[in-house]
Amino acid sequence: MDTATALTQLRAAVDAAGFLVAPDTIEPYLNESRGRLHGQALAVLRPRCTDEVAAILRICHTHGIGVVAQGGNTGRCGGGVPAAGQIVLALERMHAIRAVDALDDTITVEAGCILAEVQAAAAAVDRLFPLSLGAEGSCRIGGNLASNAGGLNVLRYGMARELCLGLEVVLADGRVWHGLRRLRKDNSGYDLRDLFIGSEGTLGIITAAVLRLLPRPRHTATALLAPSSLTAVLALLARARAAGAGGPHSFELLPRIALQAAAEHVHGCRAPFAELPPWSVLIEFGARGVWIEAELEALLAEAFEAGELDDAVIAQSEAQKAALWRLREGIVEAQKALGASLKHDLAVPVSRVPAFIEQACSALAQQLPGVRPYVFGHVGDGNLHFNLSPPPGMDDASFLAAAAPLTRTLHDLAAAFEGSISAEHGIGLLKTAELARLRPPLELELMRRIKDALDPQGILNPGKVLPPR
Ligand code: FAD
Ligand code: 2HG
Ligand code: ZN
Repeated sequence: MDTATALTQLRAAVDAAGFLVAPDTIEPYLNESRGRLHGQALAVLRPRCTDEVAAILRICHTHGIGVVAQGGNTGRCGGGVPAAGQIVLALERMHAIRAVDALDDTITVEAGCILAEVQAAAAAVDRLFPLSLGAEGSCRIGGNLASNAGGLNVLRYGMARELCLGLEVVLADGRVWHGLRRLRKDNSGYDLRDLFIGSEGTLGIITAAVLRLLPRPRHTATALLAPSSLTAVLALLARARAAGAGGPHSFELLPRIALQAAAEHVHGCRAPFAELPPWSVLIEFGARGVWIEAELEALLAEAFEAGELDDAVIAQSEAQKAALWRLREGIVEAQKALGASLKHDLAVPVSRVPAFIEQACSALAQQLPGVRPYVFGHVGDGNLHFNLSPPPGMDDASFLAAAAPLTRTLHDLAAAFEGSISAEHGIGLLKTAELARLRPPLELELMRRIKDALDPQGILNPGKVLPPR
């Protein structure tokens, strides 16, 4: 590898604002969103168009330089953190909305578009782009697709993969795959698009995408529920899915410890129940017609009658809806403010959620008495963020030092429950060893073959997803 020549060529491939090497200018691109990992890089490249991305990849391919793509750098498992000798490829300047087609119900956007901007562009033509998550004001669509993001509306609309019809991707050697198709149906050969979605920058650089648009609900109905038990959460979910047109789009589990933390530590958060129940559920429906509030009221009346609910608060205004969502989003903020936490992003079949939570909490309590699980999130999808805070009085460093066995316990249990160690955040840097430990050898072999076929020199996000051989 001739680094000096490569850097000279890279500098020439972009404009002045597209090539950063000064330590203070590259610093923001070296850290991950939780501040736990700190990387290094030769330079940060900020291309303006697909041709510039292709030129950068050609140079890196020739010189064997690792390329780490970055969108909004909000990822949760270190996938965007570069290592010495690598470059960061930040897509932030490629943020054009190339086309909005209301008849095809599609929007074509560049990878650097902020998710909230895509949502706004859809709303401007009275359509919905349903991907929604706490980081939507800063994450970018290329990052959402590269990590197959989930979020708050998966129950009804699916993950990023289900919302994408076509992709434009720059391959490891700099060739461009023009796959910006707008088709709902296309069985002409293997699905290349789905290979790149969720590949976390290890198979190609996504430069643009065609996304699906949906009818925009004119009305939403939102409530915070106090289910009578964890099992009742599932009964409520089943009941809710049969209600409204298509069921709720959000069904989020919120434990007492997390709501307490949000109410105490996050500005503007207030829990609406006088006494917090062990578990709450934030539910939201959307519809074009106005009947949706009445439908929610009827649903809750039936659930009360069936003994599934102890209490419920229906938001009466947009401000009250926002306040309930602030409480949900406040959990992540509050746990950060409280110090170190161990994040886990698990999935189990929905039917097994209560048993999984019970067994996992008791196994953790035996392993580290006093450990505080914040079990929250997208329970409607069987996806639990099982974040652990240290026992009272234990300092962060000792807690993090004791982390690996706790993580192993949770991951082993998730596997035993036919689940996943990464429901939505991906593998990145932090979970490669666990992926190798828990996925069957045949699956790992197939993944490696795909990686070798698309990136024979291993320059795309080296060390991420698949562990070194
Ligand atoms: P980045 O962090 O920049 O990158 C993520 C990965 O994709 C990296 O491996 C990177 O190399 C790769 N990559 C980025 N851009 C490209 C590209 N153009 N081509 C190829 N590879 C690329 N995630 C969820 O799934 N659901 C949630 O509910 C959710 N909530 C969150 C809430 C908060 C407050 C925060 C901070 C994060 C949350 N996340 C959630 C995690 C994160 O926001 C998502 O994973 C998001 O999709 C990442 O987008 P990004 O642009 O920040 O990607
Ligand atoms: C969420 O659902 C996100 O809020 C982030 O996936 C979870 O950071 C976390 O713990
Ligand atoms: Zn989540």
